[in-house]
Amino acid sequence: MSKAYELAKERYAAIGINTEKVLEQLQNFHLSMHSWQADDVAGFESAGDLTGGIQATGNYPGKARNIDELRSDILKAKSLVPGTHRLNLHEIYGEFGGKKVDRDQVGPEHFEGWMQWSRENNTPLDFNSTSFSHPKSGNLSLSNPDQGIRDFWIEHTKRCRDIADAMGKNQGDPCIMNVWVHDGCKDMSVNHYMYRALLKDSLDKIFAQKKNNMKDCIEGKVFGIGLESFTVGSHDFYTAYAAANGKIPTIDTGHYHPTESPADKVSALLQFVPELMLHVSRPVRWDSDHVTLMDDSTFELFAEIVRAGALERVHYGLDYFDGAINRIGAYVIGSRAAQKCMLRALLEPTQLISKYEIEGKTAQVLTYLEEAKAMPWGAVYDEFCERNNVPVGEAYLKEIEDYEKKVTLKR
Ligand code: RNT
Ligand code: ZN
Repeated sequence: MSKAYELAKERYAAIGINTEKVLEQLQNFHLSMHSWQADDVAGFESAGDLTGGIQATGNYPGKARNIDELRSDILKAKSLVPGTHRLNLHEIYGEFGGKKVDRDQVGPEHFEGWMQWSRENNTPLDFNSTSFSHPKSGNLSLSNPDQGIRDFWIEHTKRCRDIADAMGKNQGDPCIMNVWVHDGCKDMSVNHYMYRALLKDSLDKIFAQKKNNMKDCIEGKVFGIGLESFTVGSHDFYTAYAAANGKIPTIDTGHYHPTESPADKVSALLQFVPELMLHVSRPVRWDSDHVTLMDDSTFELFAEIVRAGALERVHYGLDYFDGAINRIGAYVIGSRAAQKCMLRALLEPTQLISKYEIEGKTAQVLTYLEEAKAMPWGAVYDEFCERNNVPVGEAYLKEIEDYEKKVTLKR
């Protein structure tokens, strides 16, 4: 135990916080690390462009070009993040063995290798259907008025649920499957009601069959690139759908108007939906998916979850993809930033502050919230890294640089 941690432990004990208990909670806090930072959301299905409302910018050398490289990068990144974590896959990361397997043909057999990898590396999997980067993506998928195209994507998404169910069974823990479709209009349109009715109908068909080993989440957003004028799956649409059907809304922190607070959604949504999925990201002016940092909005999001006593009702996915940065670095920095936000939230003397708040003692409330910022939480995080045998502080950088020299720069 380091001296710094001993002192931190005392400081926190003085405000009623047991750091040993918090370290235990942090150990049980699992991120769902996204596979798609390693290769700028390319996947291994085809060499086509990234289309469908999203874009990865930047051209830093060394991105993963195949499944082996991706797995190696993920394991390297995981080795520099304390604790045990999950991996979040998209359908385009299947093992198709060089064959063309269209999206309406995919099945659990294409993810056997991943399931084995998951067991070997003690890393449960989460999953996503993939409606982008495909000749049939267009502007509309599940809400396309063309029944043939709609049915194609319904079939795809149903099959993805089968895959997620197989993953959940394999790992003895539900696989969280996210549905995000880019559907929208670039320009003026008068058919909003129709598109949303079609999306609702498609989702009803997709979710008709109950699955025991997976959970469904649905993700809205403000707009996609090239689809700026209208988004079929808006937040109102999915919030209402989730509440009416017991589904899990996904809060992607890059998917709101710039002054809207994702944190504020937590206590509102959890009154009506069973659980939440997060896509923690960092929007810079738009849904730019920069690497997550320990900024105020991310801290507030985690603090709201802890304050709501909802730790177990939330799934903690990450969702960013910056192609302009060392990609292992992106994973490590973003994952550790999310953990630090969670740690700071767990170290908050919430009960004490709550008491003062109810008594109307605002100066006391502000004192504890303000002083918490300079409390020695960093020493607690260092101790967490130490106990998990991962580099403390910036020491992880050397490992990233070594791996870059030996591995990624040679690609
Ligand atoms: C897009 C959504 C979606 C994707 C990933 C790749 O705006 O955030 O979650 O980023 O599924
Ligand atoms: Zn997302």
